[in-house]
Amino acid sequence: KTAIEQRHEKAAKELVPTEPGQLYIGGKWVDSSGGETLTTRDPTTGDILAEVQAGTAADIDRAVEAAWDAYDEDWSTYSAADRQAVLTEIAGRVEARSEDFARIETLDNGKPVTEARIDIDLVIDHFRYFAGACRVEEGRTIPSGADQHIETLREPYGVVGQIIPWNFPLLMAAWKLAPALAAGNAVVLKPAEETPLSILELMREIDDVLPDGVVNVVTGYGSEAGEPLSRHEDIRKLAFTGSTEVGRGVMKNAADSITDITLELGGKSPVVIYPDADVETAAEVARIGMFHNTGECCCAGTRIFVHEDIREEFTDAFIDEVENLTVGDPLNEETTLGPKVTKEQVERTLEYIKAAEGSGADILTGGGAPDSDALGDGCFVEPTIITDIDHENRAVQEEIFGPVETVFEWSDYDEMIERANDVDYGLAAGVITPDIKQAQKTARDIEAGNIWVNTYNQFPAGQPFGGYKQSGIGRETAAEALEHYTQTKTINFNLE
Ligand code: TXE
Repeated sequence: KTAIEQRHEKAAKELVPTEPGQLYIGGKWVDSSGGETLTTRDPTTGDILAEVQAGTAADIDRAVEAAWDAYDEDWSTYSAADRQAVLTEIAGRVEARSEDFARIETLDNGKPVTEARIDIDLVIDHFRYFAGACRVEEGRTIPSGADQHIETLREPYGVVGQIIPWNFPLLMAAWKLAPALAAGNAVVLKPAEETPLSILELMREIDDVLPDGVVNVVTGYGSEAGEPLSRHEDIRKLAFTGSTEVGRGVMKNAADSITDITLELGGKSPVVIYPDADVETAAEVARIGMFHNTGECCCAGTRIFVHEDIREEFTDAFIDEVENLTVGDPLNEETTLGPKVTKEQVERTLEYIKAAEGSGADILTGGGAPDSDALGDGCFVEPTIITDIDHENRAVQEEIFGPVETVFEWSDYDEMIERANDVDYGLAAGVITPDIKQAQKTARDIEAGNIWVNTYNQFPAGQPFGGYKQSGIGRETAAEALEHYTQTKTINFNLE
């Protein structure tokens, strides 16, 4: 066994239970009604980490029923202050075991442990934010004549369904669970089949904090567990994060029962670099924007538009930055680029690089899987920079979700903005310039839900996050998220 394999085997022994993971329904650990399991692998070594249950439509039915029971009999009687106490306790439990959670995330997803720690800090921050936010949520009174009194209440939906992806497993769970619980809903959550471990560990950790059935976790495949959740008639609101293609189907299913829905989907975000930008800062921000989380970020800054005056200088500095990334074992503190989550994802990324190469594009660095015995059977892809590529190329228009950057040059502002907006997505963008007026103009001209100026990938709780165009509907985190998990009731009193 290689040194990396030995280290991962040891960490898995410490952190991953040996018995198969079960479904968490009605506060109990149960097997799938179909009797099937699925395996989750460590992308660094390719080894099987754990078996978990492959949930089915019957399990989703059980979970939705348990959630309604919990809501009707117990959870709906909790005051905002009671819910605040629960959310605060959850934050504390995660904090007390933050290093375990970070390492579980690294084992299951492959992200560098230094980045996994950032995720866990954000998880804690989100639970704390919504613990407070639910205390300030208020209805309104509407001005009316002396013969009437009109008021609104913000009421929870009851039971909500949540489907989450594998790129930030526990953070995406927190983004969805915290506002849903703060607003007073019970939840049925389906984690991604690639990364169920941190969420199952969270449920083991907070089992005694939540009343039975308030959060139910059904692991399983998208088609077998996700699809029935999206079709379920007793789910009153759905939240989905994943691919635009699957999101479209989930939305169609929600339409059948007129279920409210929020979607957080793909992206193809531009980073605009002005000629007055400090080249070193621009290279660093661009590197963080693209290569954080191995490029497995929906908001990754995948299309750089650098002004022609500094193109050469920037490109040299950027290549240096990227070639200085340390590709390797994500449990190693020095590693800055881990493996992708699965072999499938590696193939997909390499295919896009080939599509670019085949069209005559120039690969400035990277371009394949690293040739290293030490990395063994891991799902690694070299950090790659592509230039001289047609903006219509698949590698530019479609979400790659791997460590692959494309670089374009601009001189005419209007043309640049037109190209920056010439994709189906509109999730995020970066602007790099010391001139705040220029930055403000570009921020307004770009069709995207999140703009970072002289920074990238900042996600403090309380900052709304979501997409324009085909990147989604609705916003995660902040007051907007709390609003998505409540519905308005208007009460009109006759005072005559
Ligand atoms: O996504 P899926 P995949 C993008 C990224 C990636 C691509 C494919 O480009 O390369 O999607 O990844 C569940 N009904 N993003 O295949 O399938 C699934 O089990 C209901 C962007 O992993 O969309 C998982 O829990 N649910 C993204 C979740 O949907 C279904 C994050 C996401 O998986 C389902 C992930 C169905 N029919 C991938 N089929 C982001 N926006 O951050 C699957 N699922």
